[in-house]
Amino acid sequence: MFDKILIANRGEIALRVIRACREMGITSVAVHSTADADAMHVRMADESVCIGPPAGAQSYLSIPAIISACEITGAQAVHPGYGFLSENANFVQIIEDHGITFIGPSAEDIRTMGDKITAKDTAKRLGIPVVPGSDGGVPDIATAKVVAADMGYPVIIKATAGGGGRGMKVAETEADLEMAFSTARSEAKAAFGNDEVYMEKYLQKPRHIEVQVFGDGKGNGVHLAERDCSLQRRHQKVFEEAPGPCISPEERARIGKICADAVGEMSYSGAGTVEFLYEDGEFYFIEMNTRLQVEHPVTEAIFGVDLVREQIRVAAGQPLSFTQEDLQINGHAIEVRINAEKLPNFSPCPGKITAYHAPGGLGVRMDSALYDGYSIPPYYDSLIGKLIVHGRDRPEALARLSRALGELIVDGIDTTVPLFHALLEEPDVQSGDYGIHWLERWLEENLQG
Ligand code: MV4
Repeated sequence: MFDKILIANRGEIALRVIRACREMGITSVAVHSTADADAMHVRMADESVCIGPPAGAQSYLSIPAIISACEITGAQAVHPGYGFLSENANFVQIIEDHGITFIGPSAEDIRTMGDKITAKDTAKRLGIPVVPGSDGGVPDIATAKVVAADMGYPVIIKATAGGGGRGMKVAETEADLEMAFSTARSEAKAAFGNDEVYMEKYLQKPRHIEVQVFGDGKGNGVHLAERDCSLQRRHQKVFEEAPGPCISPEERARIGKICADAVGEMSYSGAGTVEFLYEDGEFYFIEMNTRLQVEHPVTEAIFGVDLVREQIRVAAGQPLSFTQEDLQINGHAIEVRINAEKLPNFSPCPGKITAYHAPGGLGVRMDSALYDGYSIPPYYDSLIGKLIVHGRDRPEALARLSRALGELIVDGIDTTVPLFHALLEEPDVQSGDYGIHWLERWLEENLQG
């Protein structure tokens, strides 16, 4: 096992990793920008290193700075958290060339899943159901017309180098196709420096269901059921739950086994998420994320496992501490993302926290790096906390969420908390009857108006 791990991240996820390290008897090293000298992750870690100026590109994303920090402190492994360098295959290759272990999958698996065409090909080869679409890249509009006519409209054009919703265009009919195709291409070129695109049948009212998987890097894979993350705004998740309210035990076992077998077959190492669109009882693979996700605590809650601990164990060559049979769902969990944003437009709202009080009690977990008097810097993501509640069933989790939100105090800035109080009043949220477009429509009708 490692003696010392460096956490190449900040905020609540850095705390999350530091906590796992402490429980495992591993020394933690925080890195921070000059803007984060007073941040909670720096205070909570055993050691810390300043790695650069505020801009992410010169600090949390700087590969030389992070390698230097490992060398100075003698850290044997790096946990990347999510975002920043967590899905950067070049980073993984470079640190491993320096004899440092990356806590996550291989550079090769990250690269395969980062290219959305090779990801889909790999999924298909491994028996995962995929969205019908083009066979690889679509080189020109003439080919696009043939592919679209073949599968029928509407179609969606996606960037091969994209993901997370960037560089996508929908064509409802052939009349829209030329414009959608050329816009998708030029946006892909501008955003990713790669103008390759591919096409899929456009699913009109799906849910976003993602399966949590884990591989031991030696051919064994398990799944930890699914999360429903359909409530999103501009491709940012705001409310996530596990298990999915619309997924039956039989469907869960079936898709879960397919995903677990696939990660075993890949000899995948560590945590991963297989993302699906789910419509009319069918799962359609869209992407795989090769990192720990923001919403992992809802899975931890219903299974009673520490996913970061498992990531560290697997990276150190140890076996997973559970088998598939050990993994039984207990109750229901919901997470809401608390952002420093001002409604109704979700405009970023950094500033000084004049009072902070975290909710508590049975089934309540608050993952946050906030403290009284902290100043949220303007340079990074607006996520300032995640409130996770766990109940014996979904109604209990909803009631607990409402209760816990009522206890939370974050004064001095605006947050997304009022949005959650309002959402909890909605019959569709109470019954779990929502898809990927529900929130945007609700916001138009209830907030932006
Ligand atoms: C789709 C789709 C409909 N049909 N693919 C958006 C993010 C990226 N991960 C995939 N996305 C979508 N792909 C087909 N074939 C609709 C979306 C989509 C979406 C997906 C999940 C959650 C929220 C979304 C919001 C808008 C569009």
